[in-house]
Amino acid sequence: MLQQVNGHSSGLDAHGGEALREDLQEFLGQEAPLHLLDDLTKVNPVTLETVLRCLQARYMADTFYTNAGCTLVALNPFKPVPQLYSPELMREYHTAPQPQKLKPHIFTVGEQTYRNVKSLIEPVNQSIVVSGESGAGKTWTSRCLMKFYAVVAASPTSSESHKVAERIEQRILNSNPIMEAFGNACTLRNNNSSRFGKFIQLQLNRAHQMTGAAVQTYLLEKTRVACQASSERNFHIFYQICKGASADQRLQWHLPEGAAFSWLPNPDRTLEEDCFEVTREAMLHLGIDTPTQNNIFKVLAGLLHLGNMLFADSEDEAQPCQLMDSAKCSLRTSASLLCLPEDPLLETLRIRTIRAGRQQQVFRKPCSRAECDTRRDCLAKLVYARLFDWLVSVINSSICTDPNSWTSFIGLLDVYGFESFPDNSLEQLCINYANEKLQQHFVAHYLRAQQEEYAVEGLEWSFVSYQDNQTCLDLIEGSPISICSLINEECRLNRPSSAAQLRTRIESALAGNPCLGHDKLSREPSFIVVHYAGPVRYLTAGLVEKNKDPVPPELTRLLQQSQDPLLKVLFPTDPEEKAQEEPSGQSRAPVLTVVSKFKASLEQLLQVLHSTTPHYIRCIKPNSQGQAQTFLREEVLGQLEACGLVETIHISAAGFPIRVSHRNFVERYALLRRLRPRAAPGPQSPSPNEGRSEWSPHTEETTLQPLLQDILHTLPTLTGAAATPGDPAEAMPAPVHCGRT
Ligand code: AOV
Ligand code: MG
Repeated sequence: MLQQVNGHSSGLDAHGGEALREDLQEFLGQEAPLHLLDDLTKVNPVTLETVLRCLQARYMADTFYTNAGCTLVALNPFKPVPQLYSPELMREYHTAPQPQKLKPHIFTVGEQTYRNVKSLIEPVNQSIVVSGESGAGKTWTSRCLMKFYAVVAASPTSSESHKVAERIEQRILNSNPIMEAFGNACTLRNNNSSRFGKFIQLQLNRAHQMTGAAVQTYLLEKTRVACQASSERNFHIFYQICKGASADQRLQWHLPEGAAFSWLPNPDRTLEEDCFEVTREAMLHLGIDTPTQNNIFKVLAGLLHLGNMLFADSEDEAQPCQLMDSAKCSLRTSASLLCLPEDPLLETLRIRTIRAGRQQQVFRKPCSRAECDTRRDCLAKLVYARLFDWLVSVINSSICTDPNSWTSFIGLLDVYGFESFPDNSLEQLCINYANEKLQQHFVAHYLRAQQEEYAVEGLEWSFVSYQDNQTCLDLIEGSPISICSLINEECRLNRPSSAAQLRTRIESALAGNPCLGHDKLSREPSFIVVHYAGPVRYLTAGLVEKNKDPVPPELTRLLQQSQDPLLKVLFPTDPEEKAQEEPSGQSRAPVLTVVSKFKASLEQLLQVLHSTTPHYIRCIKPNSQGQAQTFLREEVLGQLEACGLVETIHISAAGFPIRVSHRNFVERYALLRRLRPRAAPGPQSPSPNEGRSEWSPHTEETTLQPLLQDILHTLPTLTGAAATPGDPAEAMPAPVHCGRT
């Protein structure tokens, strides 16, 4: 039974740990209250139902973290629990001889990751992959881990260097409120939903102190600037400005109290994220001075006024659309805030210029009202996306240090979580695609690789089946035909194609893939992708256009005329760009579409992750209303099933918690051979393999135990296999698998 439960029976028997066995059995006994089981591998039997019951009992007892073999399950408390994140507790986990003996916590993962970087045996860069659906707590978790490292990996208290270190750690932490203000928004799923993906590399020097960091972001959902689903909001920063600006600033930025902006829905809803002062303070810390900040906010106010520029239908197609009367003032204000000449701004929005023919004649074509709206929205998205990228580069230059000053890193990954709304589009397709890739990384790294390794090593092992999401990934990104390739093809051919036609093409080309479904009841053309986390219906309307993400060159040229210092930086005049302009005056058919760029950036991310030892934290949302003390079994069940938690537990429970490559094991412990006592009398007499690492029962008792204890103490996790914290391995030698790799 013990073997089934935790795979440690060999260690127990070899060392006659009767007392320990009793303790353990008592611990595992029927009477053990479920909320005290801090490792799901100890639930008996391991089924969805028992795991669910255990998590529920723990949640109701305000215990939010539970080990599940190689992963940590983090339940969202949906209430402040400050005592769980205090610096004192961080230090306690950091200084504990065996942090895995303490209660499961994200700090255990943080500390084990940190100790792995310091490992003498397998020093390798580390990463922590935080996953879970939207609102499950990923951003919160990665923020807390950053704070943890800022405390435990701080430089020593020596005068000057301490000050510098403090500044760098503080600066790294201050990047969070800035990026969240500009990149997060309130959605139906989460009041503070990340609308971009983030990988932060915390860089450590030889002494394992944090000397800097580098942030990489992934695909900001820029459409949100100009278009928000009902009941959702724009990025937090717009609300922060409108609510937090001083009377003086309101005058300067033309933001009178109570002014209505069509791009600022639900302004009366106050969130804790609406704190302008926190963002400003953080910006100051990162070297963005007050005049530059004011410049940024002025430009954003200009975008809000731009959003109020509404066009009326033109009665005569040959005539440009007129601005609605109420919007004339918005044109004036927006132009003045963006430092753009008024007339060219209006003309650019409502007249398309086309150069054609050998003579490169310029034709001016008035746009329809819908086209005017699209051009206006495009202008705002263009400015906002460049501003966001610029901010990330400013943050990076403030937190990056000399590349020679660091030798290893811990990467924290916090991407947007799996999403399914009533209507989903390209944004959700990309978000869910990213989550599929991460799930595949987990499956490949843990569920598949570990079992394959056992088979290669010839170890006794009964295969645990798991849900592989490769079929779904083939559907989305596979070659030669996939959803991405079909959407890209439409962009390349640049042919007029209706939403219904695209749906038909997807359905007929990919009919054989079981992850493709269709919603017969849907009135709008759509298709369904059965993701690992559940089915999602995507509307085909607008997919191709969003994937092209065309930017009319007139818009960029217009912004290059701006006299605003910030816009001058964001839109420099590039003589080469001008020379390369398409003769037709149209933007060149994009070589790289949104999905192909996104795919390439995901590949890069996965390459980085593959080069590290990954650690996994699975955030779970106990209910979708964001209520404390509410555990909705059905909702949690879906999340547990989706991430294959039960399979993970089975493999972790039956597998070897510690794996060391044979070479490293021999290198480090070869000297112990010298301590080996003479062979004891008896049937085991002298070893025929002198010179090889071989143990008799007697030598095992005298040398194997300290050897293994040494490993346990110094290396709680190795090569991706986390010693399950709190498991009996801490009291007895765990079976160590010295693999060939
Ligand atoms: P997410 O990152 O996983 O969603 P967040 O980290 O933003 O989710 O968490 C959502 C909300 O849950 C937070 O704003 C907090 O109110 C609450 N919360 C999460 N973790 C904790 C905790 N440990 N203690 C207290 N409250 C917590 V998304 O970004 O939408 O995928 O794209
Ligand atoms: Mg988030």
